[in-house]
Amino acid sequence: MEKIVYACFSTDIIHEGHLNIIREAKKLGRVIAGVMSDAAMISYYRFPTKTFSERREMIATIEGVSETVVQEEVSYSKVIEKIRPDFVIHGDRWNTGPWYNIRKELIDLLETYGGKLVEVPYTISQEAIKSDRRIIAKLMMPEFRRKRLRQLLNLVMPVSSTPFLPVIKAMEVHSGLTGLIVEKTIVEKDNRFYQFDAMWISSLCDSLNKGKPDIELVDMTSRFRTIEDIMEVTTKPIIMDGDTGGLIEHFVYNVRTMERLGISAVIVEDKMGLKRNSLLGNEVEQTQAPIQDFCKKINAAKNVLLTDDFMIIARIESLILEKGLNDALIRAFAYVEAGADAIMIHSRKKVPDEIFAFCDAFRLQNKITPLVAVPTTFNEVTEDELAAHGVNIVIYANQLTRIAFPAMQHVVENILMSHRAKEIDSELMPIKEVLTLIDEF
Ligand code: SPV
Ligand code: MG
Repeated sequence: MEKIVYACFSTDIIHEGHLNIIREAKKLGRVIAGVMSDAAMISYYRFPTKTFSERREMIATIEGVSETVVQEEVSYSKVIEKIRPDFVIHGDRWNTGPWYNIRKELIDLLETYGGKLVEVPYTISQEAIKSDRRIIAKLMMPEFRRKRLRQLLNLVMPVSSTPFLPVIKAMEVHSGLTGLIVEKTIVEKDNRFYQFDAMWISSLCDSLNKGKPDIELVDMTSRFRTIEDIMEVTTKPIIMDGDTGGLIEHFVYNVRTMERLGISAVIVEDKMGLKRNSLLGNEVEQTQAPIQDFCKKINAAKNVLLTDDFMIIARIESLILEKGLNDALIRAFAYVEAGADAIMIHSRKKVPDEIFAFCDAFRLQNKITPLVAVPTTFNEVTEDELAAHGVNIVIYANQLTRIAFPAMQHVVENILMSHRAKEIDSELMPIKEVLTLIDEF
């Protein structure tokens, strides 16, 4: 009986290395090619530039491929259990780092029924490396990046199937370097890979990193400058904290700029007057905008958009200002009616009860408008718990800045105390690593 050979692909372009794998596979038997699902590909690698059907079609037409199947997860287990191939074929560069466990799990599973893993030398030409770099560069372009948040939302809340991803996870960044850390950090746990899906440009952290208070003092030109630095070196979609949006006449101009730059969404909060950080709550004077005024702001912003990609997210401050759940819900429905593409509900309680109550009540009437939560104070809550209450985007709003401040202060104090830099050195990144941290083009 003809042997079955399985190989999985998660690529947007076919290069010599892939063709080599298929050629080698063909020598062993009938080739079934797995096509990694979008969700799995996003979890360990990057956002595909082609749709899943385009990728599948591309693989299916390679000479030597008899059949294609979807590989839903990075782990091979489910697909192998199903097709029980005699051989699985893979490039030989995956037995270190995060892939180690995935490979081991596969070998163990194959062993249970006499299957074999065949590893062929990994080959990639200079030409293919160049094409890959071009794809990554493309992902930075506004027309690709801008729509990415909506594309992710389609995976989190698909119209007619179960979600492919539980939530979109966004992390605070405030510079090229923090952007790069969030862009490149991938971890493996229990044979699954995790990385952030999006980046949040916090007004609090952007201001703090410029040594300024979070009172809409840092002007938009400067905020955009921060974002440009991040955009230069990353591909992930950007959600911008737009504070109150200021005057409607100014907000519409700024929204146009955000859209043109390739930002995916702005979150605008329903406060007016001198903006103070929400987590200060009623310790300071903060005024919520009348519903009608804020609806006008949302509506004006929606009217100037030139694409269907960019999202206006309305942020409700009722719970922050202790106006109650009912006020928050009335506002949420009014803002959706005025055109808001998503709702952010904020809270400064230590437990997520009021967030859950809001989301549950909102979801009884509205199943399609995305909900955004920022679990800074109620940080015991998990992404899955938030998702179970209908939250679709979780923003970690300030953690990179909050770790940087004490770390930097610690170094300053240590050198002052020691009158030299030796004592702190073992805690620092080695100079050699600093020098090679950033790839040259
Ligand atoms: C920010 O990060 O700037 C925010 C979230 O707006 S919060 O600080 O919680 O108000
Ligand atoms: Mg803010």
